[in-house]
Amino acid sequence: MLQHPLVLSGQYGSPYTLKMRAVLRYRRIPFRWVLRDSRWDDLPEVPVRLIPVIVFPDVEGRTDRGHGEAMVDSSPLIMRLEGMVAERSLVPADPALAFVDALLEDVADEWLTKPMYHYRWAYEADIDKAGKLLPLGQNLQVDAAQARKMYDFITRRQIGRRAMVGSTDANAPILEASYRRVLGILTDLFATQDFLLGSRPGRGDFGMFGQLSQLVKWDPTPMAIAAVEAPKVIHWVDRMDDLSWLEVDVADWGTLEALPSATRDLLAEAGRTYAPFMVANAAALEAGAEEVVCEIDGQEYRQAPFKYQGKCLHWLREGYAALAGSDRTRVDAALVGTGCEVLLG
Ligand SMILES: N[C@@H](CCC(=O)N[C@@H](CS)C(=O)NCC(=O)O)C(=O)O
Repeated sequence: MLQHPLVLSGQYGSPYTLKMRAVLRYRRIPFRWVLRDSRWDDLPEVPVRLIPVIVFPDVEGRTDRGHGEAMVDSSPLIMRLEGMVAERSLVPADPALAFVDALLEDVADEWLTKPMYHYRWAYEADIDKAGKLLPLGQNLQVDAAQARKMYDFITRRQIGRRAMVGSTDANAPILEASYRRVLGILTDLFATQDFLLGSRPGRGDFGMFGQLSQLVKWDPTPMAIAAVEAPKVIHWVDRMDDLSWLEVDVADWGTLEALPSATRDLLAEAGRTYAPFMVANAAALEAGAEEVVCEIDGQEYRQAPFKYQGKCLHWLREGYAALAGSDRTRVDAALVGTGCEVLLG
């Protein structure tokens, strides 16, 4: 167990912040919550100005400015916590199963985030809600004139960044169809299971939860879709938010060979969308191209290359290469026919 509580800092409208909060709650790791950029924000310097931030205390337990170590990026944060606390791990002991789970996490973090950002900043009702609500994280006492200024600033900035993540009018049908298919696949999953790998949550579940916490519970347009098409997904998101009550056992991990069929469908969804994008993105980065152009689900998809997602594919390939030969064969067998094969070959 940890000597001193960590700090988790972020915002309520941030999918990755809620992902990390859910991880800490499920893992029963004590933390102090700090609203980023509010008057309670006393965080030390961060390497990159992103949320969420976790501050690891110094030996005296200090986490305020000048003390402790601040870190961003939820996936490496999750793995750092794995090295610090053994109980209620998110990583199954079977390395091949753990690899597929890490892939599912990346699909959520790097693909499902596109529909999430898209719905928030492409639809008028969603823009309006986000423009009014998001600035309140900094200051609840903001007056009307100030609120108006912040509304204009944040909506203009975020709408301006739409194309960066692929939320263009041309790509919209691809992103929206993928969101609806994910809702359908998860609804199928919940007919027999509670989590992607079976009876206890892994990294994939928390990744999905992060994006869905916004899609099905925060942004009006995708929320309305989920209310009609996927009530079970809405309920699951409520559960995932705080799983501190769930008792788990090693035996609750499923096996790679008996992956729920809906989880296989989710891998096939990734093979249809995430995989061609990730591969084309890495190729565009390598070629120094100005645009990623690829075919997703029979349609042309275009966006500017995204450096971080190039790194994600690199990490995925490193993880695959680090597996024993027999485990690579098992991963290959799990992915065959899903379209995810291109990620590793
Ligand atoms: N890869 C990071 C992504 C975090 C991220 O993209 N955070 C967004 C908000 S959810 C952010 O802080 N953006 C900075 C900005 O909008 O200025 C993770 O996994 O945590």
